Amino acid sequence: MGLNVTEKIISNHLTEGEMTTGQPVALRIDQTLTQDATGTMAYLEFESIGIDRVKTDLSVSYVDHNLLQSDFRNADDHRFLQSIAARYGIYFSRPGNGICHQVHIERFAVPGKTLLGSDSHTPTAGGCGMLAMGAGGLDVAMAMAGEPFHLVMPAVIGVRLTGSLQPWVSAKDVILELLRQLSVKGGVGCVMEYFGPGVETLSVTDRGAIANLGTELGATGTVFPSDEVTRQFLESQKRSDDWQLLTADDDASYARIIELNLSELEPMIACPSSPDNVVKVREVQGRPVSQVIIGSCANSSYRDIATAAAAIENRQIAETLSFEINPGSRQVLENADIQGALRHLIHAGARIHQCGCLGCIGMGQAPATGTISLRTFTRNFPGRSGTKDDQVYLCSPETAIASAVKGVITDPRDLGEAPAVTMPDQYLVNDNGIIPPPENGSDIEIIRGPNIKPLPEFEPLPEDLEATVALKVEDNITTDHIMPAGSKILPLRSNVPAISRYVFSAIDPDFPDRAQKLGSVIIVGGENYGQGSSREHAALAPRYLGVRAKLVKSFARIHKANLINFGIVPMTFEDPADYDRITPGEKLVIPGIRAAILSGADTVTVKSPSGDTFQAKLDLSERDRFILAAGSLLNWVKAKITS
Ligand code: MIC
Ligand code: SF4
Repeated sequence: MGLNVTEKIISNHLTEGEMTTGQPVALRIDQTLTQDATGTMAYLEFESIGIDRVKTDLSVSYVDHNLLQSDFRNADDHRFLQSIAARYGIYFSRPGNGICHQVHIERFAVPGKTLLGSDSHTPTAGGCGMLAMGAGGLDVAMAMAGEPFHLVMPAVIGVRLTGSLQPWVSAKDVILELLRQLSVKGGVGCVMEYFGPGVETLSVTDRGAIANLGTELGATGTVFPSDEVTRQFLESQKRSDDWQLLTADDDASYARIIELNLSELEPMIACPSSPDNVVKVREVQGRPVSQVIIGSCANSSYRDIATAAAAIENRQIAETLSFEINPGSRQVLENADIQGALRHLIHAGARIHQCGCLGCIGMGQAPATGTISLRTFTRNFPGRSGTKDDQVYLCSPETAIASAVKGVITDPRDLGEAPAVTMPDQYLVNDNGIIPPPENGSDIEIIRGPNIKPLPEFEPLPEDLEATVALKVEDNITTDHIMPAGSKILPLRSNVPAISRYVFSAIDPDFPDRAQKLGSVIIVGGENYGQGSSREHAALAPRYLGVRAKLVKSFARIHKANLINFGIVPMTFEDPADYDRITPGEKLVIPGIRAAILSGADTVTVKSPSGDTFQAKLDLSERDRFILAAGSLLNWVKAKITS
């Protein structure tokens, strides 16, 4: 039987296992990317593995998240990242050069290859025919050291696109519609693969926008074929040699097929405070807006900025709001300048910011109290914008522009005729924001600021686990709840003792003190626990505070992998009704947990103080079991190297 595109890429990279859905597999990784907020830790981890130079075809270190330099810490991290990149053979994308995913698709994505990135939106490069996945920094460090990436073989969901998008409707509306249908857990354990006649009507960066938000479905990745549109895009980037044709075989099959007729779609919007809380723009139109931002790795490509500029030409923004542009890359900005697009935006009243993540991760741009902020971003989790009780809506650049002009949420079709935007046949390509590594970096000194603290050491798993339930939380807890970001906390990413003071700070500010006093802690949660960001600090910092296990109804993929990497045992309720029997503050005992994990047991018995028992499930590969017993992935790898 024929193969789909995902299976073709996986079979070309398989180093362990078979392509049977749900079974552990390992894949060779061709490229890696890191960004600064996860990268400092990833490079400290890479360094501690003790390899002289990265073993991938290409590794890139981007600086895009921590661009605010309110003191020495972020600036020190930038210097650390630049020096360690040169030392170990990694390309360095300078601060201001752009958001990792936008720059990667422009300059480095290669159809048919694998990419692992320490950022959950790494699947954006799937718009260019790659199998691109997000992971914790330690998994990316291992990939840089030449180790394969371990994951569960995903089910491949086919999305068959027909028709073509109507004026004022764009790629963001496609993925918002899928989020409406499938929810933030609809893609867990799956790769979303797009096919059908509608695919060729979408540009590579439109495909990137769809692949980008596949992450919000919980998907492992999103894959588009590599076709004539991909070839033209790579040519426009002066990279035609990187192109190859890559499409599904005629008789390829999918675990499930979703039909989507692009012609029938209309403008969609995600309401506060989850990316799947999606309705038609028409259903919420007329609500007053105080801020509109076009940017983030979902919607800051040349097409998005040029469309916004064309739509706002000869118009003004409403007096009641702030209209802001965060270009995705310096290439987008420079080309928007050459083509005259920037002029229209500035003239209409836009605030033009530097290229980077900015307000998407709460680094500035916090909205005013009690007001609506409309953003073309990826996530609107509660408080992520930096404002308590925020009301963030997610939409397309078209809806953003129409609303910026009218001052209220507006269906862009109400603006009249849609602007015609042509994409350049040839972008102005200027790579002076990307510094290649020297041939030999062994003499390069790595520059470390005082905020960069060594990695903590972790104990192996004990024979029996006795741990207090220090916190019990609901469904869909995000990594932004567990380890928040924003301008106060992000500069602490290379300092585990300091950042751990903020674990669960938005939900329960006393958690760090309580956990440290208790010494051995378990957290109880609901469905889709740990969705969102790939930040391994959401595992590393709780482990530092004494968290040894998590018992939930279900996990999000990257967070579960991060828990294992840092020696926190991920367990799920065999009977979800047992969730209701647990009271915060009680001590749970799991006798013989270490032996059970090492012997490959699928369940363990949990004893509560009343003498009651119930079963918790362990869904772990053999490798996961060794890592947990060793206390962390680094402990396990170091023991293997020295044995
Ligand atoms: C995000 O969008 O949440 C982030 C910030 O890009 C994270 C990475 C991080 O927390 O550093 C992600 O998506 O993985
Ligand atoms: Fe940056 Fe936002 Fe994209 Fe995360 S989602 S990489 S913070 S732009």
